[in-house]
Amino acid sequence: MIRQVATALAALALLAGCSGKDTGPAVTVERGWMRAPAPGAKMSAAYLEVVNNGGDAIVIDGVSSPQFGDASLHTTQMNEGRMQMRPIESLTVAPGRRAILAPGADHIMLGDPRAALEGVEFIELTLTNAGTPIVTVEVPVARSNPWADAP
Ligand SMILES: [Cu+2]
Repeated sequence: MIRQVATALAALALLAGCSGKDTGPAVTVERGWMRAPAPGAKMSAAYLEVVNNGGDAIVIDGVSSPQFGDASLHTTQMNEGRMQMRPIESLTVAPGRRAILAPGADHIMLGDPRAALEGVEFIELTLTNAGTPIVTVEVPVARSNPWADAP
């Protein structure tokens, strides 16, 4: 799987190299993680930051994972005093900006796991536009945000 990711990243780097003067990939992902589901739970959520290093806006309108039959973009909103989740069509990241997917806000909803999740340390996520991969990353599975700055 790591080899697949490396291949995808290399392909993206080549594409980025063709399109302009940038030396690195146009889109990178930072601080990704998936919340370890409770024992027996079939749903979880993943969080990450999408950084647009390129000169064009990127639109993310899909997500997939080999570990899950169901992956989608969600957001969380207050509705009559209650936190509710709902699907969102797409996320747009302007040039030079980042989209932050975080608990209580936009996130990746994951369901229908293809295998038991106990003991799984990493999952793979691919962000897509009209079915075309934008970027593929492996993110760690953790009970709480492994990137949190708090002690
Ligand atoms: Cu959700």
